[in-house]
Amino acid sequence: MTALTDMADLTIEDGIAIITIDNPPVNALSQGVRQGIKDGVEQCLADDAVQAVVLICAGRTFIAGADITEFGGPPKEPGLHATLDDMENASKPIIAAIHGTALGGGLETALCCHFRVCDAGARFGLPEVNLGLLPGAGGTQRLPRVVGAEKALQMMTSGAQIGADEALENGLVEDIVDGELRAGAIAFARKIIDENIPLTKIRDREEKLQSARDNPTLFNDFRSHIARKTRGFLAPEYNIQCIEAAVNLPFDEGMAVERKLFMELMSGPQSAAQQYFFFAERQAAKIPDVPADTPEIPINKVGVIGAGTMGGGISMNMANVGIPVEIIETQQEALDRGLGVIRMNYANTAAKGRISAEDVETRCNLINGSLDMYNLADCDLIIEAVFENMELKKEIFQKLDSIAKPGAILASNTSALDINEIASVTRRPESVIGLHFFSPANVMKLLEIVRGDVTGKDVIKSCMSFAKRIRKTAVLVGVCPGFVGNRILFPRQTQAQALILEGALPHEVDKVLFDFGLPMGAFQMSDLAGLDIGWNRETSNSETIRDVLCEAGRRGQKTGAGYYDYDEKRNPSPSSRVEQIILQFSEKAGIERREISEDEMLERCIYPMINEGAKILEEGIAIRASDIDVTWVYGYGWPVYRGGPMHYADSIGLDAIVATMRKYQEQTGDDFWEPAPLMVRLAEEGKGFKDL
Ligand code: T1G
Repeated sequence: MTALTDMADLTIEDGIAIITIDNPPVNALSQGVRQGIKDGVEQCLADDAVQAVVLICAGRTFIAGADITEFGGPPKEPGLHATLDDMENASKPIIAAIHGTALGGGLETALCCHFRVCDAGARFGLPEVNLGLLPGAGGTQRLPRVVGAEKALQMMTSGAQIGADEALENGLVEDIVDGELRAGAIAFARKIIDENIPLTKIRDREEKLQSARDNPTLFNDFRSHIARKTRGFLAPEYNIQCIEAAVNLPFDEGMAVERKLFMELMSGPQSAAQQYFFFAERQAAKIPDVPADTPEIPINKVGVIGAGTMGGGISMNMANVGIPVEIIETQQEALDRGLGVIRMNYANTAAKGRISAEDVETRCNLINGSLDMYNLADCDLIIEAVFENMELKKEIFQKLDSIAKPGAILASNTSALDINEIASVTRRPESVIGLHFFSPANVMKLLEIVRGDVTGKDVIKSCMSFAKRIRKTAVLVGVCPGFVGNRILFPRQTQAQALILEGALPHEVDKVLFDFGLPMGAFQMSDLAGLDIGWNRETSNSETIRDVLCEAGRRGQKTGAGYYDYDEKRNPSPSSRVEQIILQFSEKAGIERREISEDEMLERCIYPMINEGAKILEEGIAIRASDIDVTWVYGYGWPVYRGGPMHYADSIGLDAIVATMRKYQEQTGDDFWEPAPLMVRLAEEGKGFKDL
């Protein structure tokens, strides 16, 4: 064995050379890997004893892409293109032996080998679009030549992975090796030599492009098909343009298009934000004061109290990954309704072909309903998901304390109430934690985990890993009203209300937020949640616009009217009735309505969110600024191509935000606009939240 670099070595066995990459954790194409491949291929080509080359990786996966940590830094030789050209033009067969995930530059490297074999668990993808990029090492030109333009469109605009069987079916691999991959790849190489199989280059293949050439509407049809899902993103369109180039231009011209568009994206703000978010998401899983060797509480059975919308959705997460659930209700009718909704949701998913009818049965059978809380006695984790009322929650936790087994985790799905106060009614406050799911709980990726003052580190660690197990992205936060997500939402809603009093209308404010990239605006969100949350008919006295709307029976989407009117398909349209109410309110408040610019609307909605984020960091409610961004991207649909509120703030410059807030403070005389001391300090130091 010869060490090529500190990340690659070369072994020659009976004429077969094996280049082994070893760059944990995911064999990214760092400089040492690129150099190793380049030197290895050169040595193999020069060595007459070598008849074929196998490229394989040590550790848990084949190359998972370019090294994202090198992006933005000075380019280090050798470049990937040069290395890949050497491989494709090699006069001796090169076989890629793939296990784990061949992603991005990793798949592009494999596509420059003459043959690809893998094990049964291998997965393949070009997920660059998730980083606001496109495959920049020939993948946009070679993948369509192997799997066809149609499949390449799906893979490159979604970033989704395909498995070994599909890869074999599509011609992405020549064989799925039984048994040990290395031995299988060597045997495959020997077969190539013995049978004198000619070497072909993917760049020279054209047959798989014909169907696209025969289908002039393919690309535009595909564009409209993904338009809604990719609204605001640049990268999906750029990926499509590269595949169009692959279909319509000679290979080298297509490569030039790829290069140009890749550099445009790489130097743009969207990719910077999405690269930032890639690491932010992984950082969120790291809890500085919870050591990695903290013991975890095994969670093999979960209890859920409340079979309403949240309780049902929460239970589905467990059943989706095979964990039995005991769901508790107080009335049989409510229990039947809750279980019925769960079955209906699964049936809808099966109708869309995402799960099988058998899966529906398996998952429904994992969810057992009852009216007896004592059925929770053997649960490892119990999640309370009842109506947002402190007294009711305390009553439940007091009872749970006497029922739950020692060591069980007692969690509340509250979206705003004080976890410490809930814990205080138990004799085991260290076992109490907040698990705040977002609606619909079986869909939304975010899980806001709320640690109380005495929540045990084992409980925290167990819940963080449990989140990953149920395919959620967890963010750990401290206790305060609204925790992180909702606390940041409150000031935005406050300003949205102020804007419609001063001159804007709900649909105008919502358009600004929608165009900014949020899934919906402030008023549509209120209508979706229901305007009567926390509203009391008895005490309501038309003090706010919301009061008047609720008093008029306009409680939001569920009543077909709120700030908007809704048709039978729940499509919103501006309401002249609401406009009247708003004008009356302005007049009553003595406010002279004025024209408000879209920029002002955006600043007044977003900057208070950022400011609240700064306060949250000052108070230590969030561990890091990027956790706030993960919360808002996965919990509230903040566009990931803007990174999140805190990253967005850094992209604007904190000094500009502080100055603008001061301007509004002066204009309104309202200390609502007082910038948080942390933000003022960072602005003065010319720093951003990323520097914390
Ligand atoms: N570069 C650098 N570090 C990476 C990395 C990469 N490509 N992929 C993962 N890591 C780190 C990650 O930060 C974490 O570090 C650790 O590895 C484990 O990752 C020219 C331009 C492979 C499916 O987009 O999707 O190629 O937090 O926690 O859940 O066309 O990582 O432990 O310090 O995610 O098992 C294209 C990105 C790059 C794939 C494994 N490739 N990675 O998931 O572990 S662009 C990607 C993943 C490109 C070319 C272009 C996943 C994974 P730490 P993890 P996991």
